[in-house]
Amino acid sequence: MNDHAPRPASDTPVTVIGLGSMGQAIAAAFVGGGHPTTVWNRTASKADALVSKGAVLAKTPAEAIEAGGLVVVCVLDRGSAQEILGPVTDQLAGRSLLMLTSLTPTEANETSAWAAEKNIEFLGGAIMATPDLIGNPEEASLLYAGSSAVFESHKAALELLGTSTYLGDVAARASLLETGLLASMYSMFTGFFHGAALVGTEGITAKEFTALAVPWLKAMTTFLPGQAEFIDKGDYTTDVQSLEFNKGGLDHIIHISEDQGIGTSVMKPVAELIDRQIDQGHGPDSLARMIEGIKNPKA
Ligand code: FVH
Repeated sequence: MNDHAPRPASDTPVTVIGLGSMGQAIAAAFVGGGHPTTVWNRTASKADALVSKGAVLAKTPAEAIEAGGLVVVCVLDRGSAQEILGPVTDQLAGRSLLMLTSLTPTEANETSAWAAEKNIEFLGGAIMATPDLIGNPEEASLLYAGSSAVFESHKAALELLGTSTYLGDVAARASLLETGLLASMYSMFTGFFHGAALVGTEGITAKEFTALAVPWLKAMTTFLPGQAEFIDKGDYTTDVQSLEFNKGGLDHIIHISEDQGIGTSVMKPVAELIDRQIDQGHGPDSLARMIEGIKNPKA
């Protein structure tokens, strides 16, 4: 191959800084994909298994950065990332930095601004997966925001980790989307737990409940795009599934839960959001109007 021929993507050297459970999974996926992979971790022994598979252990973060075309940082939090990267900003200048350490949206934007000031190409990421799912595109989803140049030039390497979605150049977006997805997940789980507690009062097992809950919840997700349309338009006019109609359902759930002797701490806030909109005269509007009470807790 001559010097000017495009190199196969797997020739791109990558560096992984941070070999906790997630960093190890990430580095293993790069090694498995054939990338020359250099790693660094505060506790060097965590690199042993990776080194036996072909990764190179750098002695210092600076040495690790010098080796990588793409520098991935996956440590505990922003503070630990700053401790590592602060002293090596000169080495990072002109390079591509992918931050897979969890950051808040504000931290992501601040880190992006810091990187721009230091002439570092910055891409932020959020990992929607546990370490064991890394490398499985059907189960691992990674959200990226920041430099499109970093995303595009390293897309093949990033696809080794899981399905990649680029969300635009505002770094906060990856973290914000991650948080939105997690909020949806926790609310769904909590609703499921309430249902399981309720049916459990008559000896129905959680397993029996799950057999019905899974197809039910799946069917309900088909209504999400319609709800999104109301929200994006900001117009909640509807002739089906109004707030008033759903209020009856919620009051019923709370009443039955009390009758069966279980708590109502999950369902009451939902009923309150509906009631608040009805009190303001929006009873005939779509259930989606509940979002107005979430966006503005005083509304
Ligand atoms: N694990 C998961 O399921 C989640 C999935 C979603 C995204 N998170 C985020 O990924 C980051 C790393 O998480 P992790 O699971 O790999 O975390 P640990 O196994 O606890 O490893 C922590 C690594 O951070 C290093 N570290 C901590 N403090 C410092 C420091 N002051 N200086 C240098 N390195 C530091 C630690 O080093 P060591 O203890 O091995 O020496 C580990 O490499 C995280 O942001 C999650 O939110 C994972």
